[in-house]
Amino acid sequence: MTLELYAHPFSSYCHKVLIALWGDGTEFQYRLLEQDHPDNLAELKRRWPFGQFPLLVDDGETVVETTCIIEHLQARHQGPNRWIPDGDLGRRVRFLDRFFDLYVMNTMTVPVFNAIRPEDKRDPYGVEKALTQLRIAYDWLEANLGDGPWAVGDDFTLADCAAAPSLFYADWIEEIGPARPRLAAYRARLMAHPAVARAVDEARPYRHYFPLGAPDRD
Ligand SMILES: N[C@@H](CCC(=O)N[C@@H](CS)C(=O)NCC(=O)O)C(=O)O
Repeated sequence: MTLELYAHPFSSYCHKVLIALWGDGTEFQYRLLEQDHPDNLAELKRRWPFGQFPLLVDDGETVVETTCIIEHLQARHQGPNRWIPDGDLGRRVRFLDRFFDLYVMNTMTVPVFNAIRPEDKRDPYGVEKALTQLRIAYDWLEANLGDGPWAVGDDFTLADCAAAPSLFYADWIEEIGPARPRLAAYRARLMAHPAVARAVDEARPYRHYFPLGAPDRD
């Protein structure tokens, strides 16, 4: 049985899945999506014409969408972590996973992709709207994160896999700042988690890809 992950070390959604794989100690083959590996890029497009990544191949079966990939890993390659617990806790985990993907991760990509567009295709209104939404998301998290070390209580779950790359990059775009101490402390705890720290470290050589200029921290 082989697991292959088509991914790039600088990609936030790839971090989300890599954190789960490394967190469980699950073995897999890394299929690097870079121009000097055109075969990997072509295989990604062949398996998923949208070309979005990461993409997992499990014994020939294609699995896409990060939440579904982590759910698949829990079902087929269970490790020490329970990414989605049962019952009420599981429902909260799923909700926060959606929150981080839809309101933080996707939102923070708006200014990033805007910066790499041709000058005449840029959208300052869309960027301002995204930054406003990011601030609303931060304030919501500051008010609604629990007291536990992780997003949902004492265990590191799918919600934290989504939170780590979301908050890592979002803070580069719109700083969380000292006015949101609970959220800032949660981000710091995430960054200290070994699998998250590994994702951040493996992305370091690619920081020059960040079109807004990576800050000199983290
Ligand atoms: N909803 C998808 C989002 C994946 C996604 O947007 N990945 C980014 C990389 S971080 C991507 O593929 N960007 C290239 C593109 O959209 O063409 C998931 O959870 O897997």
